[in-house]
Amino acid sequence: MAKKSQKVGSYAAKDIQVLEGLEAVRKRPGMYVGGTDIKALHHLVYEVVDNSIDEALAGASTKIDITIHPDSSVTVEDDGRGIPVDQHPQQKIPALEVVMTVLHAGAKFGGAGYKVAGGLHGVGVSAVNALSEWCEVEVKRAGKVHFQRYEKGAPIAPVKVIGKAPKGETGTKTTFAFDRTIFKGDLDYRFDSLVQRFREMAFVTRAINIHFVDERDGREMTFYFEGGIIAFVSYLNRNRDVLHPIVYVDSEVNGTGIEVALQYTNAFSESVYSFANTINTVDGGTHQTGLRAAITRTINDYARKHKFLKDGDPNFSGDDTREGLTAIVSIKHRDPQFESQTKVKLMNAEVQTQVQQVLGDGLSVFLDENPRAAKAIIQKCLTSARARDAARKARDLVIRKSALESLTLPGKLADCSERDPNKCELYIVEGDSAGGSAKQGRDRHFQAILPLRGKILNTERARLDKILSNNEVRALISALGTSIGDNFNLEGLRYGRVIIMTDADVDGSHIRTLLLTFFFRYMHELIEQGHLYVAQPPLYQLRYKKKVEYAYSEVDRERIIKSFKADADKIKIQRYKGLGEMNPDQLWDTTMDPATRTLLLVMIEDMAAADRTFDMLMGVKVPPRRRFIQTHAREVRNLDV
Ligand code: 0RA
Repeated sequence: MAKKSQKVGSYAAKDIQVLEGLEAVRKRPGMYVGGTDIKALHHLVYEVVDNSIDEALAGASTKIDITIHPDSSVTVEDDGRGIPVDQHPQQKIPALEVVMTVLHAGAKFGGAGYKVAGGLHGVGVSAVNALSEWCEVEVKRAGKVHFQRYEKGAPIAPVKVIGKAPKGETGTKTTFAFDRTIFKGDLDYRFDSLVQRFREMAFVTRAINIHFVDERDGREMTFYFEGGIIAFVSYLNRNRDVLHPIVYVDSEVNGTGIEVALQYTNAFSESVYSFANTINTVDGGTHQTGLRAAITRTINDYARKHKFLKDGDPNFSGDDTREGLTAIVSIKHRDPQFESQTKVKLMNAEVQTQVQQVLGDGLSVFLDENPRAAKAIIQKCLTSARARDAARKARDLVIRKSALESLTLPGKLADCSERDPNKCELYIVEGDSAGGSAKQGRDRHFQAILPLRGKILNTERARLDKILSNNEVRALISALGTSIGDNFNLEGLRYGRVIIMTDADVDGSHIRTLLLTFFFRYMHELIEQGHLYVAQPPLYQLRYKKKVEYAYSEVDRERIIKSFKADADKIKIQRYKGLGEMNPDQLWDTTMDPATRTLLLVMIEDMAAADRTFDMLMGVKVPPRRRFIQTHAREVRNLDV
């Protein structure tokens, strides 16, 4: 909210203050939307959609339409009450204009019925307006359609009535075109990222209808989940074998809405996601802590009472009670506190006990009323506890062994001489012949090579003890120096860049997926902190007379052929089937030389989505995997099939 401006009576003075606020957003977008990259760009859309979601949470809206236009402007339209258009008592301009031009103004209108205000982003639609080349709002309210247009956040004319609203219709429609002088480079919205997020919003806002159209290519999606987070859990578990019906609790404590849905499966991993006011709190927080505490406590109590745990048996650990667990906790709070602007962690202390209480009671009733389900869950915890014990022993063995084996380093690692991890790179290479080329081609000063032989273990389908008995995985862990799983410690990392270098064929991509699965499940901090990369070896070498060029894609190849300006049959084209076919110099030039190579940084955009994808690609059920490969096969380019 802009500082109280009553004293500044004149319209002009107030205007200046407003514009200064928006100018701050334009100067330091990072402070308001987290940067100027694609993530920040998507953030603009979420900010606007969050406002409409708030209207839905207040029970005033049922439908949100989102459209990306061919020029990449975006329209968000809802059927809520419409942003008020009457004169704002202090600012002496229509409330609509205040909402659109004063930072953090939105929440100010939180009158009766406006229970849950402002998503995490909470910077308000005015920040989006400030970062837009232009923006237009249309409000249907009290039988009229009100309109205002802005450029770079500043209104170009007063709010005016442009027509009659159809009888009884109200709502808000915002269209904005992000400012390309701020979001630089060839940035554009990614349908898949946005879809992911809208799906989540629809799950946690039961019975909202979200319709999303991308006019750039005609793609379109509608989400409507009568079952809310129950539907979310069954969606997450759709490719897993479940042990019992979904447990669901829904309650309100001191004005905070608390909803939890959970279900155990026979998977090994844990899929727990938390939301606060529909925002996916990826770093968890008090609601998630409350959920965990309730589960561990309730299951231990039940297991003791029914003698699954005998006197002398230790309690299940938290991890034991979460193996194979899929759960969503979603809270709606009047005044959510987050750790910071960008980090997404809920901090409201009282929420922990509230969630713990509500879920503890609900789960305990469920277990008492469903002895068969209870037994299946406890059995799962028992096997998990045993396996964890075995894994601990195996891990201790690896750690002890590595301590003995002269500070860990596996025999086949060709290490580099530099000792500062920030300057070091580790190439993980499949196969001995490619490993040989890489060892000869590298700059041994800062590049280390770890050749892996054949397929590494599929870590999605095995427990930690088995994983740790695999030699390739052990070599990898000791080379990295971070340990693994709960013991993972990024400070031990010996290489600032960990680069997966595999062939551009089916086997290569399979090995890459196996490695990514391993890193995702057991070292995801390595990914989150931006240390994991995928190398991009060329697909072709093209030669014409003395000229040699490398093509990294089919498009690239066509471009280079054209650039030679020669008869097609005079150009020699060599297709690389594997890294081993390149001599060490070629491998250096094309794939390893920091001056010329391309590395792809591995990112996890959405934990839940990545979780599902790995589960599907690497898990036990075959039909979904086949379906995925069929639907996505066309998107895969560098694949030699
Ligand atoms: C303030 C007060 C009221 C509604 C809104 C803001 C509102 C904001 C947005 C943003 C996007 N869509 C929106 N819809 C509504 C309540 C006004 C009343 O009580 O009638």
